Amino acid sequence: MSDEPTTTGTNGAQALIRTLVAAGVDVCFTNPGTSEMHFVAALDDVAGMRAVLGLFEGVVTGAADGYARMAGRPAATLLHLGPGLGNGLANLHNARKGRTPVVNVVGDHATYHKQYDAQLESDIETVARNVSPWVRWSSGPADVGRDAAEAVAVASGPPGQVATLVLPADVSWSDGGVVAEPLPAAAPAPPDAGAVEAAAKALRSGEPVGVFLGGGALRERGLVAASRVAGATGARLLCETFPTRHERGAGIPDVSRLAYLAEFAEAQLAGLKHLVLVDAKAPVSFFAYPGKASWLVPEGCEVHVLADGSHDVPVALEALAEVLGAPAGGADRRDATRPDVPTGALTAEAVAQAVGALLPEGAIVSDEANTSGLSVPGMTAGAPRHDWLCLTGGAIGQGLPVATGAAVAAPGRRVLSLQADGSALYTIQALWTQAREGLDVTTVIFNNRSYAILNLELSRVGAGAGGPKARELLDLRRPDMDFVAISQGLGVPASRATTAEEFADQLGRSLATPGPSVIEAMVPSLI
Ligand SMILES: Cc1ncc(C[n+]2csc(CCOP(=O)(O)OP(=O)(O)O)c2C)c(N)n1
Repeated sequence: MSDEPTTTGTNGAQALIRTLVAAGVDVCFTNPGTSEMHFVAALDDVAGMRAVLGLFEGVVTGAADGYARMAGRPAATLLHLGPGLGNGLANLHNARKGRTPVVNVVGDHATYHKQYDAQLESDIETVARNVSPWVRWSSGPADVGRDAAEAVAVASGPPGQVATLVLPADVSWSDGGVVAEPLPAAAPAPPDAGAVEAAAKALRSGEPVGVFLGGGALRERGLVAASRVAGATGARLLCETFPTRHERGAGIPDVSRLAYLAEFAEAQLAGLKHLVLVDAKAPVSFFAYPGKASWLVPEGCEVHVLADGSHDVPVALEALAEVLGAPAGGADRRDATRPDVPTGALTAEAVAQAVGALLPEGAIVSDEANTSGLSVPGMTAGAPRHDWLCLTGGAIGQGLPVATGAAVAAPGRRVLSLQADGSALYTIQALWTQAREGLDVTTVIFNNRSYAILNLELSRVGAGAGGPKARELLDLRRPDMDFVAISQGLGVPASRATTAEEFADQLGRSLATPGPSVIEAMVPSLI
């Protein structure tokens, strides 16, 4: 490798980008630095890669997650050494939990420079391993294309995962770059006949059975097959609390999400003698609470795995439906129903009602509304069909970036970003990216001026009601934040709603106006 940049031929960065584009990775969310400058420069030499700037790495990684959830293929991120990757870690964690494919490209110091422990030198691998089972240092420009093709294949799965390619600056700038052909996509495994038979036996047993859906089971095809199974057997259909992507609304079979609070989840699962897992893990409580169960599967309930993320999940559900003799048209599809447009005081429930009344066909909902969003799923269950994207890994600061990436992936579809105020402030600068890219995102910020859920958690963990110091840490007043001013400062038009009529009016206008806008909904805290 050379310590002089390439001026002719193909350098490592160019080979990398060409390989990514050939493999279908044609969007790169980035916050670059010096070690990535040849990659940045190569974007003008190589056609076909859209580069999107995020002003914090949590925006970059969350946008890559949202993009892949909707596009069904990975985006690349371009991150600046260990600190840049570390800044993006929480949303990579969410991507990992959601099994969303992401290809990280992490710039590193030139190979010969690492020995000096310069300012930005750090242990990239330790940061990456937390979220990324596949980590590779490209050792030269001749290898970088092959490494990138492998990264895309590994990330794409099934199951999807985060793959991290570390790109030393001299690999990036040196001549001799070799573009690689895409690797063939791995096929999902066919249904396991034994697993189908075992699930069918449980479903025929006459005992109470739950079918617990996650991942790839939550799109129309899987839900239709699952609903046929439930219709033929009387099984209880449930799904993960925070799905990666849940297709729902009029014409799609309903499924109840498992509650966040373990007590409610236990009630939903009570009495089951069998639980059939379909691309989902057996339910556990989010946290341990003194004296309460962690493992939520009822005692004496047998757990069966029909399919996991390596399988063709809808096909496995269809195989089960066939074995059970469930009629082809036996799915219970949701009727189209909408609530009326609300009037009166603005509450979290009134916001939910307005969303239910106005949600457009084909909307993509990025849901980080937290406590204020409690009523939204119910109010939108019969709305025109839409996709729902949840906080898969519980690391807040996901909603606005995921909305941003989803909008990049799905032009022509309106993204509705339902956003709690506290969580919004982790990655609020995603709004700037939405403005710059002209993305059709309507953001509703539920301003309840509180970390409301933590007030509840304080007592649930047995720490009591909390004294003034404790409560101060869960309160977002003093000073009160002004999300209209913050949004406008980031280049996004914004308005404030204090009544249900104002909110419905502003929501209707925002949904019909191209580009991003923010509505700050002043709502009382539910807790
Ligand atoms: C990365 C990360 N940091 C901190 C937390 C802990 N946490 C969970 S909920 C929460 C506050 C949520 O407040 P807000 O988003 O305003 O929603 P609300 O509870 O008011 O509905 C915090 C800080 C977390 N889950 N993830």
